[in-house]
Amino acid sequence: MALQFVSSPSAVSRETSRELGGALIGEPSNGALPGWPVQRVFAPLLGATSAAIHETWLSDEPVIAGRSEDIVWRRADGLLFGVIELDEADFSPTTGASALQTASEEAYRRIFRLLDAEQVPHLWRVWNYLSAINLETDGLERYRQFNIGRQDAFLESRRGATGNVPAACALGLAGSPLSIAFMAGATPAVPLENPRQVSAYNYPAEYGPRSPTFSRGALVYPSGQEILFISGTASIVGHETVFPGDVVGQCREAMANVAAVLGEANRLSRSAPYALGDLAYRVYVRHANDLRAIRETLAPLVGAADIVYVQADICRHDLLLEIEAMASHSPEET
Ligand code: 3EB
Repeated sequence: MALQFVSSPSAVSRETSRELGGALIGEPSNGALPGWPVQRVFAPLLGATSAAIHETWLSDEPVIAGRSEDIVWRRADGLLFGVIELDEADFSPTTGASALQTASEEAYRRIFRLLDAEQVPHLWRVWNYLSAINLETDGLERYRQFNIGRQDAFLESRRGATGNVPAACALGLAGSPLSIAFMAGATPAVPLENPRQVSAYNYPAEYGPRSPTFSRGALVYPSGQEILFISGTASIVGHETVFPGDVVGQCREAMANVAAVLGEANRLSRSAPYALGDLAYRVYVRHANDLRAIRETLAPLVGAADIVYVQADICRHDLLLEIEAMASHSPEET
């Protein structure tokens, strides 16, 4: 099996039955969605020539489609891609748990039930979006509420919430439901950490009552292939934000972190080395006005790499951007 990632202003014009799923990023004028699982990232695309971009994972094998408990998914052999969108208004807050916490726990519970049933138990990569991520309600920031629900679901599914956890990102999008897309497989991922940073799952309590459950990156192995996912990466050293208020400083520091995770990937990879210029990037920018400074800072570091810029809120109020990236290699090309 080979997985291919394609990006274009429109969804492929004729469905081939090989689409596993993907994302629709931007503000499309026409609301029609393709028939495969699509995560809607309805946020302004910055500096793009089109209003929206479809990113689609294609399998070279026919795919099987399914739906369960609001998850729309497709699978091909040892790999499954799914999307779940939940409306927080459908969840009641309980004593000690906000509606968002409850919805987050429920979303992950459903994902784990599906993965167990489909025998693709290993969560490889997760894309998390929610509205008003930095808003404090009942004394706790919404991102921190999300972290409690997410961690509880990992613990409850006996997956553990440290070490072997998926690569991920978590961003705020205005008006978004709780939206979670995920890729999972029959084989375990090789999780990556960043030697410059405390693992997120070991963050101290000053960042919230529960640590976030994600790894800094992952190497995953659909058959005949190695995919590198670098998680959302920000200007954090140790566990602290560095360069608050300085977008160029944050951009350089975030790239130093991406390079550090890349170094770990190259240490553990079964394929040829990855280079910063070969990755496909998604960059989340808190203030659209910072786009130019970020572009100019990234240009010499990544060369002609593909970069999609999206306006989004980052999960700490003092972070101005977050950078994620991925690449695919054949293990044979060593
Ligand atoms: C950080 O390093 C920045 O909660 O899933 C990056 C990637 C971040 C994933 C998540 C959060 C998440 O802490 C934020």
